[in-house]
Amino acid sequence: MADKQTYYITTAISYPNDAPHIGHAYEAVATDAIARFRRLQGKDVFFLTGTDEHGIKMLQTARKQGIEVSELADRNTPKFREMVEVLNCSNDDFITTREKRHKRSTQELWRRMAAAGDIYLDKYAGWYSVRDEAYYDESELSEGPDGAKLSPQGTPVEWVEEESYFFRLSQFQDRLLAYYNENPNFIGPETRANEVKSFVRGGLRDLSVSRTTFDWGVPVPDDPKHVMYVWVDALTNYITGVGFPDEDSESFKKYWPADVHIIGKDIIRFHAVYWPAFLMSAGVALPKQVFGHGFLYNRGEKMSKSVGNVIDPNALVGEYGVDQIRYFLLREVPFGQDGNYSHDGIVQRINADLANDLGNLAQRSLSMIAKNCGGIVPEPGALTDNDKAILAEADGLLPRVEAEIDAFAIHKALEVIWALIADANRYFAGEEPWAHKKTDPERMGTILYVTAEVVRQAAILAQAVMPESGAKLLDLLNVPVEARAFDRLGEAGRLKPGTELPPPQAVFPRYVEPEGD
Ligand code: ME8
Repeated sequence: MADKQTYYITTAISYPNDAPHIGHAYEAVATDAIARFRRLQGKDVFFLTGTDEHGIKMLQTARKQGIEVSELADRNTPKFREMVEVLNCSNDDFITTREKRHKRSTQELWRRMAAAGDIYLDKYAGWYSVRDEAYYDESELSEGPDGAKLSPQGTPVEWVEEESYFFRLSQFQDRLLAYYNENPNFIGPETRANEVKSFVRGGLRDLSVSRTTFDWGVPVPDDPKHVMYVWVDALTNYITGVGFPDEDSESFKKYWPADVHIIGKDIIRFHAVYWPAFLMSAGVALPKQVFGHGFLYNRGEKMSKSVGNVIDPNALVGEYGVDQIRYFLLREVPFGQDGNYSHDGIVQRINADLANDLGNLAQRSLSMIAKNCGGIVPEPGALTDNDKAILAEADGLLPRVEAEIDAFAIHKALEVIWALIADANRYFAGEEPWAHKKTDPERMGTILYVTAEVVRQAAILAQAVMPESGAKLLDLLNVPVEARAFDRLGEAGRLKPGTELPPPQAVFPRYVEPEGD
């Protein structure tokens, strides 16, 4: 058998300077849905996530709390591990940047950049934003209401002057622009690509890549009074995670270059400019794609501690259910754009799309099979045009869903699946299987068979976004675990008449407001 096609996907690694918030959950869930989708397609997937433990932001938070920075990381990294578990993410590894393997990998990348002549020692004098962990040019800054200088992200900047190693980013302008031209899909969505290209066209300055005023970071090889700039270390996680610097290792050969880095729009520059330049310098292949998703807001407001609207993803899962949250986030927010979440929005999706549309379709057809067909998948009789049409729609869905996922339009992939579910509901209501119970039980059996078969296919397709509920639906249809991947869509996996089904259960309960609210 031919080797499986591989697929390597990553999230950003989050700063564990605090507990995870809904933005982190959103990125994890979106990345997980794509990873699961690729596995269901039959690919050999590696999905990496983790935490970015170095940097001044971590140091300053620890100082404010009066604790050691390592303690801050020890306290919060486990919360990120827990978050991905609670969200039912299928990550194959969880990397933290304090690990030994990462130090080794990052130092080797540095050595190669230095050997290529792209690193030199000089003095840095310029603006730095701790919140963004980013250097800014004077021309990029604006003035805040109190006269203080602000970064383009609106965060405070401070003047930094110290001895520093520099990376010759200025030498990479033409190579980067050529790379973007030759690989038009490298940066997505298009708005982000345009933003990056115009930034690079505007000219690149060499990048300060080390600091001497603290030691929380990866030491520069042969000059340990310098630690590396946190982004050099952070970006390198993507290759550490698959075995760098052991380029002959099976995992590195198999998975690098990554298929896609899924990140938020605020860190596109680091991923689409600095990261490819580092890799070009070190002679390592570049990732195939970088996709910058939008930001999630609480009813239009940016989440912040001072506003008191930071939402704990664990609490959301507890309140609404894990698949419900996964579905809501991925259906409601067009992937690549900003979006909002609110209690009302979540409840609306749970009750309309899940309970009414998919839940009812499954519940109505399966309870009729239980009641009228002895709980056994009925033998279909001759198919009418309506039967054939709805089956054909289900059978032909995969390429349409795949096209949306290939374009990172997760919301549209769900739209396509839910359009089938809506059509199946119309079919079921229009064919009125209950009306044939006495007069033509065979016709009733055919309608129930066709409906259950559509539920089977919808459940298989929905598994990437709702793994638990998809599995429950497939359990109710007694579909063997090994027959739940996309190769069983269509005729290949048709429900077998005569299969005994377990007693039907509601998979998607309606959300009922707690009393007193
Ligand atoms: O940027 N909505 O870490 P981070 C959606 N350590 N996404 C959001 C968001 C929101 N409200 N807030 C943050 C870092 N994110 C670096 C990354 S990668 C080599 C290093 C996203 O904890 C953000 O865009 O600030 C990023 O992709 C991820 O969450 C982690 O953010």
